[in-house]
Amino acid sequence: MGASLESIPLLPLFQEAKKYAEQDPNKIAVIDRTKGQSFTYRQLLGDVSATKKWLLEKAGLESTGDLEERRISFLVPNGYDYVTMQWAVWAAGGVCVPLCTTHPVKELLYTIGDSQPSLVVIHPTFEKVEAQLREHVDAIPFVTFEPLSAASEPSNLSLPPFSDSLSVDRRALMIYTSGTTSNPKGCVTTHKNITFQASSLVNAWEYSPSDHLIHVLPLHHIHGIINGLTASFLSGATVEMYPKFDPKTIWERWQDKGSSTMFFAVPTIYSRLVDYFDAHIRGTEQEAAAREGARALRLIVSGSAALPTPIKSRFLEITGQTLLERYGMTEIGMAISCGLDVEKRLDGSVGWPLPGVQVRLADKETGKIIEGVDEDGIIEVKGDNVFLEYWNRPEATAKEFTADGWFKTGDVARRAANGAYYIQGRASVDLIKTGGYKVSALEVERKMLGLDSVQEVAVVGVPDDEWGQRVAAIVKQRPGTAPLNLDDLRRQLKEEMAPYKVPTILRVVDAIERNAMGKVNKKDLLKKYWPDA
Ligand code: MLC
Ligand code: AMP
Repeated sequence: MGASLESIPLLPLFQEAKKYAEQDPNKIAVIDRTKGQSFTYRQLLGDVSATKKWLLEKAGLESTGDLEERRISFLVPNGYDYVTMQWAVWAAGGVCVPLCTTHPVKELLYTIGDSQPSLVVIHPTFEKVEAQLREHVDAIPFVTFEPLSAASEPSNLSLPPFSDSLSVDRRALMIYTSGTTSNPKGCVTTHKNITFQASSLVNAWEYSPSDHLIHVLPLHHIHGIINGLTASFLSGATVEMYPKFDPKTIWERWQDKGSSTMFFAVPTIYSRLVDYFDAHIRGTEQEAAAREGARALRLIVSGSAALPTPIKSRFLEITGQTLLERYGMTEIGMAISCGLDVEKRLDGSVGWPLPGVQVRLADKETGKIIEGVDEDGIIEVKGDNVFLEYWNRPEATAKEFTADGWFKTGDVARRAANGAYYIQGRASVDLIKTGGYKVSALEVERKMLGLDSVQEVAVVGVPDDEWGQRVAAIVKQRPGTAPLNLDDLRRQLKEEMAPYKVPTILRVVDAIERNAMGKVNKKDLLKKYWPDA
């Protein structure tokens, strides 16, 4: 590792950031809307250097100056402090385990317990949560992040020392993702993986230093981390960060025509944007400015879930923008994308494999590779974008790969004669996509079975215009318990899991049908209870 505790290893991301900081001392990396302050690339590198030293001291590793792939969990709100924290862990040779800012204590404890971090870093915003977490964790040191402020004269800042790069094969990031097992797994990617994932987007979507991204996505998932932060910083762009999405703020920002160039979001966010426009902007004196401002953006992308055509059409009518749709997954970053060229944005299609990403379709039953067109198959992916492992779960990792090393996504698609892919859904009914988040029906069922009143439960995803799917619970109540209602159920479950996993639909039934093998057929349940869905 490098000479001093402050030196920043020239990993590809830091090499690029250094270049932008040298070229223009005033170049803004982050606009932090919560702090109301802007931070240059120069200041960011300086703060990363100081935070790296701080981390190594807190971890008791001053002597080696290297976290050696130890995990660092951190609970930091979206903004400059988050970016600094993430880069400092990477600069120190550690693995980032970003914690979700809306998770209840129990779910945070699960992530901390499973990822076995050397340190848990908590931002003062989450002081209350910290006290509760500390009650349950004594073996791992907790440290408080000291919030950062913008320098009064950023152009006078000097650059910190740099050192040789670390191996890009080191683990870098661990994102918790729900899968076919009931507990979320830590998906580990290396620096090589995340640099590849971000670079392929930079090339395909032509990010540049003149780009300005309005960033509203959560930062415990790759959509916000890789497509939003990493690819933008790799290109010298400016990222304007908000704690969360709010449609009013976005329309106001877009009315300031030309002040931002990119926006990335999930279909639910576009649904909310068009609804807000119709309810509050259409027919008012702001209408023309809102339409023109949105039309002026260079790139507006939708992903993480299927984009319904009505939302795409309404957005187009309002803004003149054809949303660019792409397909990805925590384990592989982005794999398939429509083109920058508007003619290459086909309705209902996610487009073509990104440069360097190999994609094929395999028969669901036999695994045989599908060479022809218009035939359904499971998407399989290979390339430097593909993750390394699920943390501490070699068997689960091995299970997701074919014998010849392709990752099995579990998504079903069809390929047209022009090579474009059309997603048909997921092979498993137990994975639900709601608001862009993946939720394991098995995890929700397991948590619900922990409640006194629930004797049996089946959790399904009910199609929904706004959320894509809603999490719905069909429950057989335990005799003798107080009648179940949705509000009480939600209140109890919010203690157990993230708000987006908690069912928003409840059906209490006398019995949950099972087949001769004692199995529940969820497709039949959906048809029975939501025949119109
Ligand atoms: C929240 N609520 C929901 C819900 N989520 N109701 C139904 N279904 C859901 N999924 C409820 C809350 O419980 C609350 O109700 C009310 O809605 C408002 O909650 P909220 O938390 O404030 O929601 P909101 O902020 O409005 O969030 C909506 C959202 C958010 C769409 C902005 O979900 C979001 O940012 N989604 C993006 C997720 C994302 O980045 N996914 C990418 C994963 S990576 P009450 O009654 O409880 O108060 C990936 C790979 C790839 O997928 O390809 O990108
Ligand atoms: P996650 O596991 O949270 O990373 O979510 C990845 C999943 O989101 C994929 O396996 C798909 O099921 C889904 N997904 C992502 N992008 C799209 C898209 N454009 N269309 C349909 N589904 C998508």
